[in-house]
Amino acid sequence: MDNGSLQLTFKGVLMKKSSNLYNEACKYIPGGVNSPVRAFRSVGGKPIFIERGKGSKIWDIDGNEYIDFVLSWGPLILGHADERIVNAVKESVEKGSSFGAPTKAEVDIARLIVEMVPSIEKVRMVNSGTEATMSAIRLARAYTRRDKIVKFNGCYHGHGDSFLIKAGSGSLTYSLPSSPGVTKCVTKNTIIAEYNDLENIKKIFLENKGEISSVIIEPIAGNMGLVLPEMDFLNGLREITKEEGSLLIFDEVITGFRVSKGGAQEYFGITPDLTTLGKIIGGGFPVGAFGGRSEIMNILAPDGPVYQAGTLSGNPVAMIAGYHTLKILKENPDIYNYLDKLGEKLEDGILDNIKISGAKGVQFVRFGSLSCLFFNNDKVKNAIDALNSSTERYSAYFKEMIKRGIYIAPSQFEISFLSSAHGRDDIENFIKANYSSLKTVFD
Ligand code: KE4
Repeated sequence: MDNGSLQLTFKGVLMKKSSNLYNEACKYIPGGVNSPVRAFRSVGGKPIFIERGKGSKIWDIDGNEYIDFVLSWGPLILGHADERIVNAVKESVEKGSSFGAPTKAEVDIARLIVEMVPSIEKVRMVNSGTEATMSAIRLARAYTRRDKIVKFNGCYHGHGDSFLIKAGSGSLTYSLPSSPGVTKCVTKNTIIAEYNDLENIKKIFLENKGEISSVIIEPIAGNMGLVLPEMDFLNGLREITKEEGSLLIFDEVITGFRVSKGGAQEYFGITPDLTTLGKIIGGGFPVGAFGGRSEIMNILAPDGPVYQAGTLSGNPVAMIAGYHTLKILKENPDIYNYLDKLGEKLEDGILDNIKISGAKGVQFVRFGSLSCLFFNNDKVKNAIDALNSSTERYSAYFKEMIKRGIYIAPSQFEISFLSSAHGRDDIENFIKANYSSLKTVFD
C-alpha cells in the first residue's frame, strides 16, 4: 500500500515532524519501525513518532497530545513515567546497568512472581514474551519427550518459528498468518486448533495420541481483537491435557498481573503446568519470563540438560522496574477494582453510542481493563469470526479517533488497555470521541 500519500492529521493539522522522521527512519530500518504493527500499514497513513508520555497521556514530536489506550501494548498498567518506577530505575542505573552476574533484584522479583502466580514454583527471566514462549515449549518437549505442540488459530505467542502458523497480532494485521521462512520441519510439529472449540481439541488428541507435548493458549485472547473463552473451554483443556499427559501452557504475557494480581489462572481458578509472562513484569522495560512446577523447571540448565540463556536476562534495571510495578499491584489490589470500574464506564458509554450513533455491525468486547471494538455483524468467538471484521471501517474509525486525540491500536486485531493513571475524564473524552467517530464512519 502506498504509505506516502495518506497522512494522518491531528485535529486537521498535518503531523509534519512525524512524517519527515518516518521518511528518514525508512532509510535505515525495515518499514521504518522495529515492530511491524507500529507502522500503521493496516490503517493507512504514516506512524506517529512519540516524544514523551506521562500518566494516561502521550505527546508526539509535533507536540500533539493524546490519551493513550495502547500503553506500549499493555506493560504500563500504572501509566507512563510513574514516579515510583522512574525513581527506582534512576537509583538502580546509577549503580551500573548490567553485570552478567546474579543480582538481588532478580531474586526479589522471582520471589514476588512465585508468591503471586498460582502455577509458578520456579521462574526463569528472559528479555521478551517471544523468548518466554519459545523456551517454554522447548522445556515442555523435553519434559514430555514429545515433539508436537498445539496452538490456537489467531493466538499470538511472539515470533518464534513454531508459533508463526495462523498467528495473531501483527501477522493477522498483515494477513500473513503463516510466515515465509518457517520451514516444513517446524510447521509439521505445530497443530492448529480453533479457539473455543473443545470438540476440535478432542479430535486433535485422538489423531495424535501420545505425541503432543503441550497446548499453549492465551487464556483470554488479545491478538485477534479481544476474544473471551467460553464457559468450560479452559476447564476442558485442563482436563484433556491432564488425561493425555500433555502440559498446558497459559501464555499470560497480556493477562498476567493485568486481569488480576494472579493473572487469568487466578481469575478462572485453573492452574496450568507452565506460564509465560511479559509486558507488565518489566514495568516498561524489555522483560519476559516462564515458570511452573519445580519438577519441570529443574530440568533447565544449569541444573538440567535443557539449554536456555540470555546476556541481559534478569537485567537489574529491568528487574527493579518490574519488581516495583508488581509490588505496587500486590500491595494495592484495589487497583483492579478501579480498572474494572473505569472499564465499566467505558463500556456503558460505548454501548450507548453504538445505539444512538447509527452505527451498524459493531461489537464491543471487554474484560476488566482490556477492550476491543469489532466492526463485525456477529459476536466474535474465534479467528474465523474475527477475520470477518471490516478492517476498512476500523481504519476509518482509527483515523477519526486520532484526529480527536485518542490513541488506540492501529489494527482491528489488537486491543485497548487502561491504566491506574487513567481518570474518569479520560473515559469521558474517549466516549465523546467514539460517538462522533462512529457517526462520521457510518454517515
Ligand atoms: P514480545 O516478544 O513482543 O515481548 O511478546 C510476544 C507475545 C507473546 N504472547 C502474547 C500473548 C503477546 O501478546 C505477545 C506480544 N503482543 C504484541 C501485541 N499484541 C506485541 C506488539 C508488537 O508485536 O509490537
